[in-house]
Amino acid sequence: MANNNRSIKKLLVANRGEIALRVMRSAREMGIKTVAVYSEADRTAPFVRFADEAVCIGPAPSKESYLVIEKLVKVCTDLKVDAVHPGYGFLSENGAFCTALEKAGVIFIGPTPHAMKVMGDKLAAKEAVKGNGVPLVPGTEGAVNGLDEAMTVAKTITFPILIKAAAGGGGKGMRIVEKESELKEGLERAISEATNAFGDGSVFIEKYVAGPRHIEVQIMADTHGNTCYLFERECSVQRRHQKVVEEAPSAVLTPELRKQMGEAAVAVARSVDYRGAGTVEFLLDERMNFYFMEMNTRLQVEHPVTEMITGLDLVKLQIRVAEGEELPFTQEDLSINGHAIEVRVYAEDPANNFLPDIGKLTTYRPPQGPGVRVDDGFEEGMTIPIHYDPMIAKLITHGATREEAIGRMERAIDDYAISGVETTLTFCRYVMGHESFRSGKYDTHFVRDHFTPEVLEGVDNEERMAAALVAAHLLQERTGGQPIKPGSSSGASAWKLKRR
Ligand code: MV4
Repeated sequence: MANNNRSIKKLLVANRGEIALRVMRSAREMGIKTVAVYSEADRTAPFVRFADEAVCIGPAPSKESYLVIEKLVKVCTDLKVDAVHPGYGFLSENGAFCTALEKAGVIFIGPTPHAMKVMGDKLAAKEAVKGNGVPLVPGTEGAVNGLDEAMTVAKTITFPILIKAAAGGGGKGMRIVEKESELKEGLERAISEATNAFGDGSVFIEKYVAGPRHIEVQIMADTHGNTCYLFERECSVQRRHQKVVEEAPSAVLTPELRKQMGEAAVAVARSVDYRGAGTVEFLLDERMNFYFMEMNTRLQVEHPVTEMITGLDLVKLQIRVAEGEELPFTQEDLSINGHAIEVRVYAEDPANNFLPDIGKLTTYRPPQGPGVRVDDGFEEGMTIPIHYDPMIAKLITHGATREEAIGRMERAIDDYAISGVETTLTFCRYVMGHESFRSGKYDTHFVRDHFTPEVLEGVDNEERMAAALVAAHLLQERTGGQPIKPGSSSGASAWKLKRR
């Protein structure tokens, strides 16, 4: 069908961990050879072993390995690589990387540098989408020029307002101003913070939407003018802008609203001639009004929930589109099958302010069975490197209904055996059992409103009790049936061994 096709025979994945493995699996299924690049810290990682070829690109710090464009381009040239998949994070939204690859005759699997640049600047993004029927939060047209203008706008849209940095995104560089008397200081601080953080002091003002939901729409576009929406994901369970639980579809959208938001997302994508996979983020307020926030120009961490409900492989689609093929479906062909939930398993201690708890995975046994998918990048015995994001795995469940997906998730979390590090699984188990989550009535304040470390004590105590019983039993066997003395040091060490 398509001319100008460039077939991809060898693919380099410019990433690590679970996403590198996930991308390579799809490539292999398509008969494409895979190349891994890895840092010294990742030498023994499963993604390196999985690849057909693997090249070490430097020491552990990303700035000396995964982020060095010249090293990656050189590997492409040396190994005659046809295309690069950037995964998420690292260089996935770096226009200079696409340009360098294109110069070297290598396909970048993603949008154009132009689309990345526009969507990377929150003001430019709003400017690009306006007038295309995409609802925007009321606020300033462009960057704020001085206190007088800020005050005029704030009085028109009414307080509270939110000051955002143009170069921000993902929650960085935001400041709420509750009332008139706080505007001057708020503005000054926002500008100074934006200057320090991004080297760009441009800020804009929006009406503050209280208690919003975070709903994002997955889109997919080819280079022949076809753009479809692959429905939404709800990601309102977040902690400090870090998503913890995601689900698809949202528990609250009506078919009409889903269509409206889907079409708005397509309009956003079209405004920058988008190609490939992208995500359009919206806020949904209590009255079910939705507003465009930003567009992420990459494959996202939470893409598996979309794959589970659509039956599509987003990575295969990305590769096909990059080869110049047309999307193999139209909007009318797409429908939602069942419900999917993802929880992110981080090596963080929820009982201790989610402090990273890196160390060795002394036990690591992921759950299995119907409707369970685990995207991970570690194996038992491996040490989680301190140099990167502490995500161990993504646990995804699918069911015919939301209730079934939740029940499966509870079962799967209970079956997940990890020791050696604390993880966010206990926290996710708490979320699954919470009435607000189960009823679907939750927003972006879920963690603030419903979580304190104490709520985990029940979960944890049960686990501790079981561990203590096992330890006591083992000890009794070893001591030939002698009763354990209360406070004996051997008892305590058996306890520690079990827990850590
Ligand atoms: C907002 C908002 C309320 N009102 N904008 C945070 C990340 C960025 N994508 C947009 N964010 C927000 N923008 C207006 N006008 C509240 C948030 C927000 C938020 C959004 C999605 C998910 C979690 C959030 C947590 C705090 C604040």
